Amino acid sequence: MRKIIVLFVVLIVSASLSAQQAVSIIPKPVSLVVKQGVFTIDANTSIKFVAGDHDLHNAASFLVASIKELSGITLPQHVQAAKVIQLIIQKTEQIGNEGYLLQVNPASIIIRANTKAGIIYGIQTLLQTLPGIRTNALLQVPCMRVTDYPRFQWRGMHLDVCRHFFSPELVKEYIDLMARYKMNRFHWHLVDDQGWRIEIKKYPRLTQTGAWRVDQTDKVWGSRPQAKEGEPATYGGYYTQEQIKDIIAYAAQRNVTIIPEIEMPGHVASAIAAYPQLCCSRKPQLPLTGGDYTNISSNYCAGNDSVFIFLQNVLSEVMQLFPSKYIHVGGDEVDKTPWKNCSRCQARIKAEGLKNEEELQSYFMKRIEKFIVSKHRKMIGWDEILEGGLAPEATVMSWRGESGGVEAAKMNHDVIMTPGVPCYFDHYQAGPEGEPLAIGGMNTLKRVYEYDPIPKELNEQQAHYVLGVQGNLWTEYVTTAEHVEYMVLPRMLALAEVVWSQPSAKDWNDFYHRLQPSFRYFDQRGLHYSKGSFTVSIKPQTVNGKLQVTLSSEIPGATIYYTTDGTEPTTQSQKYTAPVAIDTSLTLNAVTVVNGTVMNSKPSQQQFVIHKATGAAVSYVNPVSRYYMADGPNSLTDGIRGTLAANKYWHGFNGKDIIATVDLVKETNIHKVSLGCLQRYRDWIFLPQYVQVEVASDGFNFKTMGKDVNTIAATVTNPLIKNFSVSFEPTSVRYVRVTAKVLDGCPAGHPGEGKPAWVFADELIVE
Ligand code: TNX
Repeated sequence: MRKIIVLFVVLIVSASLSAQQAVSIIPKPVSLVVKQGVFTIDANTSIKFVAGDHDLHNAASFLVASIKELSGITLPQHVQAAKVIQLIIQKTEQIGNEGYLLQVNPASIIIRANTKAGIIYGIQTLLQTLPGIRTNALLQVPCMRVTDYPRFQWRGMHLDVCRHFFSPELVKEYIDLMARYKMNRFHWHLVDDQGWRIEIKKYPRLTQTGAWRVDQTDKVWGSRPQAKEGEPATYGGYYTQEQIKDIIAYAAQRNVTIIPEIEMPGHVASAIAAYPQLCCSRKPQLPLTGGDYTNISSNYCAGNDSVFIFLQNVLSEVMQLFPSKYIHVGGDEVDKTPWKNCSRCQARIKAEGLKNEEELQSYFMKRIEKFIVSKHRKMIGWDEILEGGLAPEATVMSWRGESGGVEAAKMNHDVIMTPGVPCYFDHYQAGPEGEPLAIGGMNTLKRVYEYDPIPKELNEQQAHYVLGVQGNLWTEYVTTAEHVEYMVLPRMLALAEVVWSQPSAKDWNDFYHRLQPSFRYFDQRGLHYSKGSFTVSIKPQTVNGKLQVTLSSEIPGATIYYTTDGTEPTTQSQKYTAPVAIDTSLTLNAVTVVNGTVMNSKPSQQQFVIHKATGAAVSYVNPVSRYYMADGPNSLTDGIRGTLAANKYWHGFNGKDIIATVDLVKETNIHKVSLGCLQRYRDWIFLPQYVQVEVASDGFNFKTMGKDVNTIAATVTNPLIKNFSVSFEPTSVRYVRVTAKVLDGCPAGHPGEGKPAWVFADELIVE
């Protein structure tokens, strides 16, 4: 008997423990207590709420549809049943507009909230405890008690549908994902240079012309040539007003407000392709195919009143469609040159007593804000709207770091934080080796998770102006729905926790564990997501003149295995325990192992070369570009090879030769000098015309030892690395000087034709 009781107790304890583990909610609720037992959702479950309440009816329909998808069962409403799910709107302090109380007992589930939003979030929490797709398993919700409410009111995600068009189905899927993780603001970027995506009845050419371009999806963004007259414009698309209404209602049911962005006064080459009279030059142009802006107008004319009439008409239709309090009007990256050369814009500057073109942009935004405010809406713009004077009631989206947001908050303006680091989800999340080509940058999952949106510069009162945070997905490099999913999953989940959960509740290890059921959910639903946080980060450093590497992974509890012989690591390879000293030339490969399984599809790799100049001081005649400083002044002799990505191990020079001299400190016998150089056509980086090697004993009287002339065409578009080498009879020298002759401008046919080319080098190898 005793044995049986012990067994029973063990069973109960382990059952409740596994229940605890099974409840992995993202974002982490304010309080969640898991209890004994489960509520089984089946045909004997009725939904109850105050009949006739429209909001509750809407929320209940969402629940019914979700359960039907998972089980085939249509839950009856308001009938006598053994078990009940009750939705109650009831004034409750502490949980605010969007919070909820969720109580699950074996016979009842009760969700209480002040509003429909809270009810929906209670349902979302409930759904996170169930399988992601229909299975044969019982739908069992663990008994629990949850009190939950968000930290910020603006929990946003943005999607650029202009650079590439995405279907209404993808947009709905995006909204579903947002809603599952309690994000509530969808910033729909509907207008940009390469596509106008919203039907405007008064101006049909905006979409007839502005939504379609020559299909060049086979080429990467930066290398797409401009369209030629007569080429068919077959790529693109737009949303009809009917489709938009449908999507708005779909989002509203899930407590997602859609904020349309109608860009102005720049980034509107698509509108100008439709109606050339809107720009300063009034010259016709074809819709842009990519990033080549040569002779393209992309600004509205700020001196032409017809432009404002046009925009008011457009905005009127937009405001009729979108119930959102906020209307986003862009305002970013306006090249003011056309305004400088335009007599109408100059006349406007004079007439309005403006100082310059910055103030002309400010005039533009203020005039638009007045119109928006007259319709009882609020204007949002990117942080450039601060330049030349902020419109009186504008909300600022801070993207160029946080400084614009700080400035605006100090002026008592509302702010949404969306700094490039870590909120740009078009940046890499791992690699870049092994990752799909991205625009650049690196925002890993952990980096997103650790973001705190309240800058230190703000005092408590100013901090209240920070409404929240938003993740942005620009799509120059994202052409498919699968790729959209991949870029936002799982980073959006990390951001969801940043904006919803209290900072004191944040814990990376705990989050990572709670993420696992979401990975299963993505797998079940066929959603693409990045496992990039498994990537091993390889950090070389020089300690007391000796090179060593530190290996790390973002995964809590993971083990790293590595090899130094060029082979792929397995669990039989060397286990990483402490920094690895590098004293010979080698290639290091490393992988993350979880529960005995290698998690990476491709190991992280780093090549090292140890040679006679390793650690030597280097001086340059032309300064290295401040954008590509690599790890410091002696990057060329640090033993660390660059990779095909234009990463931090490359020193870059723009339009100038690399003339680098190394001091070997004492006379040294050498016979070969090499310089590693990179070609990346789309980034305007080309191999040098030649590399010349000179040597000296005194640092003044250099003797030329030879020249290695480039044989690879500048028009080769695939990235490549070439070692330029000069060999000679063994010679005793102290100084070695190499000259890498930069190309005389980007080659013919390149988007930057004739403009200064870059030359990149990673290592000056002396043997
Ligand atoms: C800057 S963010 C832009 C976008 C680009 C993005 C690429 C902003 C307001 N403007 O037009 O797509 O960088 O990261």
